[in-house]
Amino acid sequence: MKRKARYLIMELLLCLTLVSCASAPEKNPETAQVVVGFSQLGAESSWRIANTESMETAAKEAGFGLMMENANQKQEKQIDAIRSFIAYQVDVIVFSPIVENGWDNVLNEAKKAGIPVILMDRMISTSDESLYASYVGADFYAEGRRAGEYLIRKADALGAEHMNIAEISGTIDSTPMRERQRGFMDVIAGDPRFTVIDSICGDFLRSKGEECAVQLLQKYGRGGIDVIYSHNDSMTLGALDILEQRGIAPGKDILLITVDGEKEAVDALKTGKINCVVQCTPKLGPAAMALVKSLTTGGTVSKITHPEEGVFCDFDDLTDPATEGF
Ligand code: GYE
Repeated sequence: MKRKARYLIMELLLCLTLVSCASAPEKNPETAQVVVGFSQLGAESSWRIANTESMETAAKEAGFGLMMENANQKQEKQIDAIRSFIAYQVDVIVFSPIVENGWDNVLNEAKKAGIPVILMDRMISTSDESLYASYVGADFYAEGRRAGEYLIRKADALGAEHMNIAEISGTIDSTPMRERQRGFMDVIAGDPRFTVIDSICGDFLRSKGEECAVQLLQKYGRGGIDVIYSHNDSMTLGALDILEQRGIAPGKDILLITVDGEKEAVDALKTGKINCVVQCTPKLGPAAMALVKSLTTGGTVSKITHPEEGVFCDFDDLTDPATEGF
C-alpha cells in the first residue's frame, strides 16, 4: 500500500514537470524576433506612465517583442520578473531599478545565462560594472544643480536675505532621490542665505506630496517655509493643492521648485503657481531600443547615455511654444 502511494506521488510529480515544461512558451529561432524583458518599477507618477508608453511604442516600432512586468513599487517583484525573463531566455533585459542596492545576485544570474542587461532611467550601486551593459537615463545630479542654480537666481532677484527650504524627496535610495538632493545641496551649500530646515520622503507620489505638505505646515507654520524643493511634479502638485486649500499662494508665499516637466506642472508654472520646473524626459524608449538593437546585432554600446534636458522657470518667456509639458 505504502509502495503504491509512493509510485502515485512520483507519477504525479512527473506529470507536473511535463506539464510545466510543455506550457513554457518556446522561442522559435527561425522567426528570430528579438524579445526584450522589461521590468518597470511601478505606475507612481505621470512620468512613469509616459515612460512605460514610450517603451511600448519604441519596442513596437523596432519590431521587438516586449514582455513587460510592472512591479508596483516592490523590489522583490522586480527581482522575480528578472528571474522569469532569464527562465524564458529573453534576448535582452531592460529594467528601471526602484532603488540602487540589492541587485548583484539576480544580475549575476542574468550574466551567467548570457543575457545582457540595460538599466533604463535609474542606476544601481554595485562594485561589478560588468553586471550591466549600458545605462540610459537622466543626469540627476545635473538636474539637482539646475534646481539650486534657479534658487540662487531667484533669491538674487527678490533680494532675499534668508530663505528656509523644505525638501520633499523621492523614494529613499533611488538614484533620482539621491542625486537630485546632492546636486541641489552642492549648489546652495556655503550660501548663508539658505537653510534647509527639513527633508521628508514623499515616494514620488502625489498623495504623499499632500501628506508631506500637511506635516511641514504643522511643524513650521505657514511663515516658517519659504521654498519647497520637491523631487518630482506629482508630489509638488499634491503639495500645491494643500497650500491652496490653506489659503497660501503657491509660487508667491511659498516658492515651488520641481522636477519632471509633466503638462500639469508646466501649466501651473505658466499661471505662476510653480516657479521652476527642471526637465526630466520620460521618453527613453527609442534610446533603450537602439541599445537593444546594438546588443543583439553585435554592435558596441556606450556605458552611459544621458538625454538632453533643460529648465523652464518664471524668468523665461512662457509664451514660447517650446514651453510644453509631456
Ligand atoms: O522623476 C518621477 C518618477 O526615475 C526619473 O521617477 C524617474 C522619477 C521621476 O516617479 O516622477
